[in-house]
Amino acid sequence: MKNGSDLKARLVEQALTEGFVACKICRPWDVPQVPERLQQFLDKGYHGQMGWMQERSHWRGAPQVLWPEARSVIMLAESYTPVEDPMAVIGCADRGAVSVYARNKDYHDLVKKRLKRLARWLIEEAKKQDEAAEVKVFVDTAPVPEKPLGEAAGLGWQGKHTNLVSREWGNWAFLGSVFTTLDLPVDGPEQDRCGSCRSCLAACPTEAFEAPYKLDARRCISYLTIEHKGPIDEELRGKLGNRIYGCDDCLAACPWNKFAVAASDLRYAARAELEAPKLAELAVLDDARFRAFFSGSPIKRVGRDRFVRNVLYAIGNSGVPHLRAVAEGLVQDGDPTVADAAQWAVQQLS
Ligand code: B12
Ligand code: SF4
Ligand code: SF4
Repeated sequence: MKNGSDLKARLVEQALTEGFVACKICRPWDVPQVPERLQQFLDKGYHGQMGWMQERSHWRGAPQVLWPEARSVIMLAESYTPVEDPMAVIGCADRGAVSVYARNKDYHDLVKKRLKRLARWLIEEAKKQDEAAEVKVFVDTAPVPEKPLGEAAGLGWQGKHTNLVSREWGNWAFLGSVFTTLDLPVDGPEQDRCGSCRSCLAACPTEAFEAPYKLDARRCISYLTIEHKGPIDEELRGKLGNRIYGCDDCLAACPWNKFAVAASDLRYAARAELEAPKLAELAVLDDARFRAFFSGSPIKRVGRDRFVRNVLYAIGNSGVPHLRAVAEGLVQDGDPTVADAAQWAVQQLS
């Protein structure tokens, strides 16, 4: 397009003004390695109960199939770097550890709003140059390979823990994208800077990495506590420790985080009551109180039963005798998975 470089420079400025930490561009067809690697992941069953990964793999593997008219993918990173030590709560016996990304507002809502505003801005600016731009915005839930696209655009590289890492902002960042029919200048890919480091692999409590860059999601605590329905394998329950929603161990281990600055959007800053919540208080939440307590939080979407299941596993792992009574109070719970988790916790504390 005419004046593409000028429009791109102003787009990047606009993205930073919106609060994104970085904005880079690639083509939809710049990730040719993805279909085969995704298929290997699916063939091994690493997606577990996430059947939606299998169902739409033809789109997830190839963005140009998802929207054939798209000519550019604008990749955005939104930092949620914590000010607190993300690992401080790990091992605090009577407390639950909530992943940093879920300690306050749901990023899906915040990132989506920013993406939509940026996309509207782009349409208006293109119009001024007599160009008709079509756009689609995505964050997390669509079948879009966000990490490989982020790498192709030059935002960062996929580290051995599989997440995108940047020299400037480390790995505490969400990704979002604006697909557009405009032909904007691209940035070019970032190169892998993991070198001989293996810190993230060594930090994983469940040995979920089959090899560097390859995660068996079925063993990942993030999958187990958020996505997995029903009882968790007994072998893995003990390894959850006090992690009750998501896991940050591999992210926290990455040395590139030392260059990151704290998130500018305060709506990601931890709510005081979620920095180290008491397991005894969380276990007794009923449906209504669970919804009220987690209103606006990503945790709300797992529902009371799965959340209380996680809390009971943490109680079982706590070694704190007085929490046994809390678990006993739930052995007759109406949800069979909660009742099973309560019985397991009682046994662990007996
Ligand atoms: C499914 C999913 C999960 C699953 C599976 C994770 C996974 N690694 O695949 C579970 C539930 C476990 C999960 C957990 C988390 N997730 Co998640 N998740 C997704 C989702 C929806 C799809 C990812 C996907 O397609 N996976 C399939 C696999 C096959 O793809 P892949 O990881 O890219 O695998 C590649 C590598 O294996 C690579 N590869 C294979 N072999 C080789 C060899 C070499 C040499 C190399 C270089 C590469 C390589 O090729 C594969 C294909 O590209 C994305 C959003 C999206 N739409 O992309 C968010 C997303 C990846 N998640 C995110 C986050 C924040 C998390 C957690 C940190 C949350 C938490 N704190 O609990 C954890 C991190 C766990 C981890 N170590 O990955 C962010 C990551 C942001 C970033 N900086 O990268 C994303 C992008 C959401 C977002 N919009 O911000 N997640
Ligand atoms: S999120 Fe936790 S369990 Fe999952 S791979 Fe990273 S360290 Fe392992
Ligand atoms: S911890 Fe080391 S190996 Fe893992 S992503 Fe960071 S630099 Fe790469």
